[in-house]
Amino acid sequence: MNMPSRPAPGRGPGSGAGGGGGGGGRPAPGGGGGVRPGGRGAGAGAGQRAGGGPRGGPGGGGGPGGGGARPGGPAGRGRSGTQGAFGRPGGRPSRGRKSKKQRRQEFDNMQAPAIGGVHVPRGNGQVIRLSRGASLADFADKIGANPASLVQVLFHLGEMVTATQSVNDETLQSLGLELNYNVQVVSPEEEDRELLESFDIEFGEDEGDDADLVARPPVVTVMGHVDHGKTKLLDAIRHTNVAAAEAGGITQHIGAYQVTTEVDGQERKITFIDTPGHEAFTAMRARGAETTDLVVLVVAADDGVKPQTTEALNHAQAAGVPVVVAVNKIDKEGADPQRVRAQLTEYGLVAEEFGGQTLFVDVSAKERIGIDSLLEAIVLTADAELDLRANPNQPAQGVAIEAHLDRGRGPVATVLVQRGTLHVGDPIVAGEAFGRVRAMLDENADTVTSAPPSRPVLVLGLAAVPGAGDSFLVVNDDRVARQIAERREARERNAQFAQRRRRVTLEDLESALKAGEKEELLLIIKGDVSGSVEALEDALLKIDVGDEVNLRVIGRGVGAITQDDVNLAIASDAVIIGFNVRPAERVGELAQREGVDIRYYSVIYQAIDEIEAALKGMLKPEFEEVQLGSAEVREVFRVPRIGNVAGCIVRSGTIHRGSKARLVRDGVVVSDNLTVESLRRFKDDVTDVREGFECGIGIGYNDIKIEDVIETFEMREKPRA
Ligand SMILES: Nc1nc2c(ncn2[C@@H]2O[C@H](COP(=O)(O)OP(=O)(O)OP(=O)(O)O)[C@@H](O)[C@H]2O)c(=O)[nH]1
Ligand SMILES: [Mg+2]
Repeated sequence: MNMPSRPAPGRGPGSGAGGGGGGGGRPAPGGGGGVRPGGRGAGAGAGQRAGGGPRGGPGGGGGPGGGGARPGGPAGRGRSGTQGAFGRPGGRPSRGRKSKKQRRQEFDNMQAPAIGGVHVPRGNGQVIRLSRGASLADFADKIGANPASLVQVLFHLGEMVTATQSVNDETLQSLGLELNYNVQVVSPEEEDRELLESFDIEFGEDEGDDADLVARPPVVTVMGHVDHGKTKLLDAIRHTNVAAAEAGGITQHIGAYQVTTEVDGQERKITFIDTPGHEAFTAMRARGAETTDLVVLVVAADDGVKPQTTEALNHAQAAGVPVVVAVNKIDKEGADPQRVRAQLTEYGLVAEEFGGQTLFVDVSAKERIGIDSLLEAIVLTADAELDLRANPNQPAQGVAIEAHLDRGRGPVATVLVQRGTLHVGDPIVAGEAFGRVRAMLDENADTVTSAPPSRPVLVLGLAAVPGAGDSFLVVNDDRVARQIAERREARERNAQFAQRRRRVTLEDLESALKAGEKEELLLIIKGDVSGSVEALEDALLKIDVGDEVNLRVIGRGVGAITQDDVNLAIASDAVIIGFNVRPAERVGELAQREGVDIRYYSVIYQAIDEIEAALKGMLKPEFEEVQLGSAEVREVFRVPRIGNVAGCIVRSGTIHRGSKARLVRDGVVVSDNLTVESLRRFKDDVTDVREGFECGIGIGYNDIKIEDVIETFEMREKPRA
């Protein structure tokens, strides 16, 4: 496999010279570069040499890239033709001997700018496009360098990575800067657009022109601080009772419903998206605000504006969507709806009655007061401020707002159709999941056969669980759906790899070596729905107990805890978090047998609190110094065999024999790390001497002067906050 693509012995150097391309023709240590059509620039050759590549010899196989298998034979053969021109019979590699040209090249390359002694082809500011999570091998490939030399350059820049490891954006860019390339890291969105373009698909735009657009219902996201009554309000609107069944009394995933209401004698549909108010769900709220036309900000009249109220408002304003404020819980004692209005003016939401633009509606979700006025306010605001139209006659596109794995039905995704109409039987791709719409259910679990714009539906038939917030689109055939999904998956794998990688800098390495290995808690998160897994991971990664202890999520997914999860946990010594999920059959036993720790949670803040406590438990004990006593030196005695002993008076606290001590002179520490070796009152050895008493102290240190102060202290373990 290797042989044919490797240049025949003896062809290397001579042929390179003859080819005019100089060292460019020389095979890379990986054996790949040299045989690729087109060869490489002269600098590349230099890099190889400096990078430890065999000088002038045939490429030693087995380097990164394994280019030996690459179809590159023609170039190799081309060279073998050239070597004939030099008349050198293909014999031994000319290891020791160097041609004049070769030597001149080496000299030239010595003049080339080198970083830490490594020669790499330098750019002249040209653009290099790399996708997020690219490796040094990818970079090297783009500039025709040897990956090993880039590893070395990065090493000199203070970072240690292997050639095939994914690296983050900053690293790619700083490496680019160093080598004078303009590195553009292509964002996943951009890449996805390009990916779809390659299938001739455009996402995000309505097909056709103005005449194809038809009015669609508004999509309204309900946001606000935890427990302010969002779900209860939606229950009141829908005549349901979702809030009562929630674990821990808080919402932990996105719900989507369409309701029909009558405004001004006209039947109007409104799509509602319920978001959680707990602080851990920032990403869900941000996404809610992005996929929505309008935000209903729920503020409890007895509680007023709270952190997630303003956070939600920020999301709404960032997304540029109008806001209707529902002042809830007006039935409660202590409710002060006017105060809510006053508070929100500070954030730029001025009520209409105060001369502003924003509609405030007083409601009680519990007593079902003001619900009709709220719906009217929503419709009025939508009609006044928004032009809500979409083309219903095109392949459907939209967003997966939540997804989970159903025991009987397989992956189930809640999708919001944004344009086009989704039909049963459509080939569909949602994020990295693809399939065919097998069935669709509305919020009441009734089957529907088609879903027009603004309609949220549960979609059955996907082969995997898409992520919350993933886009979905209908494509022409199953094959395209699969290809798109697979390419996204591959890309995601790379990107995640980059993220997961712990950046090891030289500094880190040094201190890690000094301090012993860093403590690390590895987690595998499994949850019932995509959004919760994401929210939990986000929240857990935000826990900060200092530098000594690290938390890393090495696996995640939706659905039951599987044997694979347990195996990964065994292999990497990780803890498995089950959020609203249990182990699959017999997996629990396996975990128990292997001593794998599985923690089950159904409420997000319990999970966060417990993990935080666990992380703190991993911290090494921290000690603080506690002052015990101080004594002033009045006289210095010379004692044979012991050395100098200080005749002191104890100024504060107590001096104990055996305690740690330091000697202070004029406020400056003369010597630290001393011990009270001997302690005497008159002729007697004592264990301690209290404030106000005279004593003789030996600290095993001879340079003691009158008026010095001996301070004693001990190190006590500090309780962690
Ligand atoms: N008295 C009174 N209680 C209410 C009203 N609306 C909601 N509640 C109560 O407030 C609590 C929280 O209501 P939820 O609807 O779960 O609040 P939420 O905003 O959806 O909470 P998260 O989704 O967890 O952020 C529940 O106990 C409700 O019964 C109201 O209008 N009046
Ligand atoms: Mg709720």
